[in-house]
Amino acid sequence: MKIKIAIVLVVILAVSGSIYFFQNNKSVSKEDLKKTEEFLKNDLTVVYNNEGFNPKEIKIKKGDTVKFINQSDRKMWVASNNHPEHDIYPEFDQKDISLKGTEFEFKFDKSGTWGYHNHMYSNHNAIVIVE
Ligand SMILES: [Cu+2]
Repeated sequence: MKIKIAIVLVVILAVSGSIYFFQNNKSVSKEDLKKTEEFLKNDLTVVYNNEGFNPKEIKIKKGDTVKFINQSDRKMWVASNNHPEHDIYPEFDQKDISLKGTEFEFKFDKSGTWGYHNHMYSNHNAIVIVE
C-alpha cells in the first residue's frame, strides 16, 4: 500500500514538474522567428515572443505610436514599470490581454525612459526611450 502511494506521488511530481518546465521554457519556433523578423522591419514595432520583447530597447520621438505584437504562446499585457503598480507612466498600461497574433498600440506623449514589462509574466522587461 505504501509503495502504491509512493508511486502515485512520484508520478504526480513528475507530471507537475514537466508542466512547470514547459510553461517556463517555451522556445521560439522557426515560424515565429520569421514572423518576428518580418514585423521588426517596421521600426515602430515591438514583437513579444516566447523569449520576451524584441527589441529590448526602442528609441522613438514624442507623439509616436508603438505597436506591440504578441507573437508568443503567453498572454501579453504591456504595462509601465514598476510591477504591479505600473506607476512610472500610469497611462502606459494596456489593462487588457492580447493573445498570440493580436496587438496593442500606444501613443507616447511623455518624453523619458520608460521601462515596461508583460504584466502576465513580469520578468520579461524592456525599455521605450521617448526623445
Ligand atoms: Cu505589472
